Amino acid sequence: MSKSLDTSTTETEQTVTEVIDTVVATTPDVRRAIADHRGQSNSVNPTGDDQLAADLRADELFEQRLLGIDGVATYASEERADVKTTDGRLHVAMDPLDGSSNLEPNSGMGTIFGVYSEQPPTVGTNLLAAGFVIYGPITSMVVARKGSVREHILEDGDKRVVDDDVTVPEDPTVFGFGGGVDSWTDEFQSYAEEVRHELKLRYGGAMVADINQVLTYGGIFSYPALESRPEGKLRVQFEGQPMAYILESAGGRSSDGDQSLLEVEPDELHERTPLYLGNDDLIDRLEATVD
Ligand code: AFP
Repeated sequence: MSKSLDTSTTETEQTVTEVIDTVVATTPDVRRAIADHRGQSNSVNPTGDDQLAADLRADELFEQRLLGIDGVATYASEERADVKTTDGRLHVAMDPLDGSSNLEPNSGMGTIFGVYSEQPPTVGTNLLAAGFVIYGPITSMVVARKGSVREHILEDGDKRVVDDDVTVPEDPTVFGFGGGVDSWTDEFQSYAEEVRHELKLRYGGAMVADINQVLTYGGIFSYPALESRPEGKLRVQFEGQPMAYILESAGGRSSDGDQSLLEVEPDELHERTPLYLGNDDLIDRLEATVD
């Protein structure tokens, strides 16, 4: 194998590590931004969601620091219309502050990121690593990389592993469905009616925290296709693909109703998708219901 290929692989792995460590090092500043920037910004993001000042501050922090990494070529974010570019090889896509509407009631929020070999918009099979941070009672981070999933506790910008083999429990316990009963399709309503008699409701309005429940206890999280909005709410590039990469690396499954979210090829950077993530048999039943 030629030296350049070896070097590129080593360089690629080093850059992925630098991205993860930069996200970790930025989390204390994001926690401060959550506390100090609680107001509205009187602006909306490219998909029309209201932006809080904390959304913009978190986006600014991550963009500055991640584009400062030699091997990072582009930064894309749910909060900005276009991809920022510089010299480099790898591409980062982020939801800098997921669940920011939970800021006012001080409920769970987080950061979602994916590291890609190709510039977004791109297919999820180009992911090299993905992770999410939860700014909860403690700051934690889950990272999927090279087929394994690890959970970390973050303190003062450093991380320590608390679980080096996160896997979705085989017996599901929880479910969380967004969108609201009256806006679901008949097919999803019938699926939800079955599931709610089998599992416990865990829905908190921030997918990072709700999906961490599924990773911890087994079950399913969904923001489904809606009667009024067949494409659903959540974004392929910034939420669907990174979270699908994590769930599938942990032995679970993802779907847009037909296929793995990692197979979805977005035409637009801010494209939305129906999103279903969880235990394989629950996803099997879901796909059989909504196909
Ligand atoms: P915000 O970031 O605007 O709070 O939205 C969070 C989110 O994108 C995702 O994390 C949640 O699962 C979902 O939206 C909650 O949507 P609803 O507020 O419609 O339940």
